Amino acid sequence: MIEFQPIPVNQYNKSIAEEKANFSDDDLLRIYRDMVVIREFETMLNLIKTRGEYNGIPYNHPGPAHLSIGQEAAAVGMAYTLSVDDFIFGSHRSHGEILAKGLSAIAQLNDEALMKIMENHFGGATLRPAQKGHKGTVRELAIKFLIYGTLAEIFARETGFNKGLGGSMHAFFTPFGVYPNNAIVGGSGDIAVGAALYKKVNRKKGIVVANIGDASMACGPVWEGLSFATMDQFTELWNEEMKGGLPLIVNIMNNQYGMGGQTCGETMGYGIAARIGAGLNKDQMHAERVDGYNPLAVIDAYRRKRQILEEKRGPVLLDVLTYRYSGHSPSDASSYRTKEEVEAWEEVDSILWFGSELVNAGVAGELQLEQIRKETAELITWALKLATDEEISPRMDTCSYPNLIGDMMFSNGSMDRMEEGEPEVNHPMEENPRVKQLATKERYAFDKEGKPHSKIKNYVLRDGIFEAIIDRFYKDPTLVAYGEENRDWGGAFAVYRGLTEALPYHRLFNSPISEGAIVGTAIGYAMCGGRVIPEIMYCDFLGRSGDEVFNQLPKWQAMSGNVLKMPVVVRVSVGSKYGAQHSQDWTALAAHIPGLKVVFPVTPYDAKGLMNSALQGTDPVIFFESQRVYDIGEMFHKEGVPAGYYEIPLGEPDIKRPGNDITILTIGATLYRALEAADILENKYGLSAEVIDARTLVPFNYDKVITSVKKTGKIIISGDASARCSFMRDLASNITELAFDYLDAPPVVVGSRNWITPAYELEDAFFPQPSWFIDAIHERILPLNGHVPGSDFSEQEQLDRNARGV
Ligand SMILES: Cc1ncc(C[n+]2csc(CCOP(=O)(O)OP(=O)(O)O)c2C)c(N)n1
Ligand SMILES: [Mg+2]
Repeated sequence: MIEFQPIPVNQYNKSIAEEKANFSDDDLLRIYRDMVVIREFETMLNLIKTRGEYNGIPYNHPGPAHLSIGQEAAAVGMAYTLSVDDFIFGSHRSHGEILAKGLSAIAQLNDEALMKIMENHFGGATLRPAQKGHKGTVRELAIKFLIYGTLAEIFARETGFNKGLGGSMHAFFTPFGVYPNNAIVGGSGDIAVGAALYKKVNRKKGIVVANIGDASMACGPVWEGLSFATMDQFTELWNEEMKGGLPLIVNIMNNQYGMGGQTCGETMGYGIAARIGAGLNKDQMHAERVDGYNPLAVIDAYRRKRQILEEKRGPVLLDVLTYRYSGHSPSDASSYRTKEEVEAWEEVDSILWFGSELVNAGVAGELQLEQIRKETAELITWALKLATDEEISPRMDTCSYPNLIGDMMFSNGSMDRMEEGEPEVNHPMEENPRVKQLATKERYAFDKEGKPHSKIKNYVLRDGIFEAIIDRFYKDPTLVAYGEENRDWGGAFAVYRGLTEALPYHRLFNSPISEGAIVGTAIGYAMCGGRVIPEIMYCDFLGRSGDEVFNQLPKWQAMSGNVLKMPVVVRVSVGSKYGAQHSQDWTALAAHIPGLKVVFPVTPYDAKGLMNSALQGTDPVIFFESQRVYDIGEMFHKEGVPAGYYEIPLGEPDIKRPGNDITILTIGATLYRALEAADILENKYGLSAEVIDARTLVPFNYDKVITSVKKTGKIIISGDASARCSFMRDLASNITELAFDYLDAPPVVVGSRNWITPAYELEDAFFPQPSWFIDAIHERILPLNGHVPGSDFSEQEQLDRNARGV
């Protein structure tokens, strides 16, 4: 029998009189005020959305507004005990959480700290409008700043918290500990875990709260995040003071609905969401259901759970039961619930109930509460007026500065380390067994006579990646690497062999098989200030981390108005030999997504230099590695791969073999097949091919390619990706546009078939072969004397394949 412990449900039952030892009257009134602020803010937005007007101020807000009217006690209770060192993450419905956490921070910070935060944010751009005509205290000013900054952000104003680039569903303000809110529901489920990992590994103060909707508890990133957060290794394997669980509270904002689906009784099977904790670890995540209609019950839970986190016994799961009266969005007809149901909840409304409790307990008189509500309405009216004033709260001027947003996509930083400090390592680098072994290797593939060295002597591509990474581990104390089989095993392709010896557990570890969480946690880790190398074992598994790679990693730098940096180098190994689900080159998917840098080196010299640059940078990089060439020696850089540090700038293709008659531009490991083709062209047809290795896909400097095409007038573009919609096609179209006048024939793409990747024994029919280059040139560019093509590159075949969709 596996024994489970009972999970507490709504165990809090203290009255305000009993809580008087824990709260002053002012504290209790503040809790009331904070709830009223959220209620009024959301009510105002509801009126703006449904009637286009609030308190005589008309406004049209076409964007989203997912309101949390009814959930105020849950938000205020969650935020009340949190300090600015505690980070919250949320979802599309997080206005209330932003305000609650902001108000909590404001209550705790002194005037000087508040002024500094407000003045420093975008050089005072958000503060200036809020400050105009202000006569009260700094704390009152900070409250205005919070409400205005949030509202201006919702209305996409440049004076908003994220320059208007986040908006309602993604607004946040890190100086108050409010971290990104996520319109991809459940998206915070793994990102927040990464933030907690950052706090633990870098010994930072504070805890992390992941606010997740009850329906989003079904999302993959949430489950993967939970798996990651509850790994045994934190308590079993991590060293000494690093031992212990993550400082994380997964806070289920349980309003009992998704959009219209009811979680209990319909879309989920947990009944009481706290039950989830029981399946995750022996501590059952200290799970508990809390009455989210009573702010004091939530505060009580947070006080108790914080203790658990401070004792390193986290993570914790809280199921905070609440209800939203507002629709999913203001256009929601609430067809999925009855009027009676909503009214029943309104009858026990937390603000009304708490207010009457305050009056009953003699904390405040009804007039005092009325005064709070009146002042709050005035404040919200003031903020609305200001945030809708086109002069005071303008939008980004993308007419005068068309590249404004484009320039925000990358931070383009160059930083040896993300933080000062001594990196934790197990021994001096010279003592590392792999480093010692590499010192004996030949760093150029050929000897003085041009003969290849024996395999065992060669310094190979995986060594180049290793050298760059170990070097950074000794430079950047924040750097961590993880993925499947990264420790002990040495990474599935032995790139990390030797790293285990060099690094303590918390800097290099095995993750669960959770590709989403591998990337998602890296995102959270990086946005808090660390550098990280997550690894995806096979490119195909990128599909499993699709949300993280496509929706999260590339977005947060720009969506934060460039406040956040994202120094994440995702290592992705591109396979072959293992068939349809282990051999796909998805470079095009990565290159398609704005906000990612994409690198694909295939020589040891390039791999080391580009990995150094990727790791020196502050942007997300998808670093593709081909399993075909991990074992390949350096054949191009005659001085050999330098033992010391050097960088190859991202974005510069490299001429691997100069020539005059035709250009071959390669992506990834097709370089070596193109070189074979170049030999055939030279030996059989007397043509000299210039072979250019793209090396990087994003960014990409076309200069060398255009110069080459001007000389040769002909170009073939190759790669192992299926040709349709590939990056090869993008290169071909740009080259056509940019060098049309110099081309003798349209660029020809030699990519893989638009099929499943077949078994190894059939791969020659799928991946580009040296002979395909010759056939393609013969058919489409320049008839080659006496050549009999083995594969069909005719226009008719191209038309037929497209017509058949293959
Ligand atoms: C990945 C994803 N799927 C679907 C949606 C559309 N959607 C927006 S809110 C929502 C319901 C979320 O319910 P819950 O997690 O309980 O949060 P709540 O809205 O109740 O706060 C859905 C399905 C989305 N934004 N993201
Ligand atoms: Mg919900």
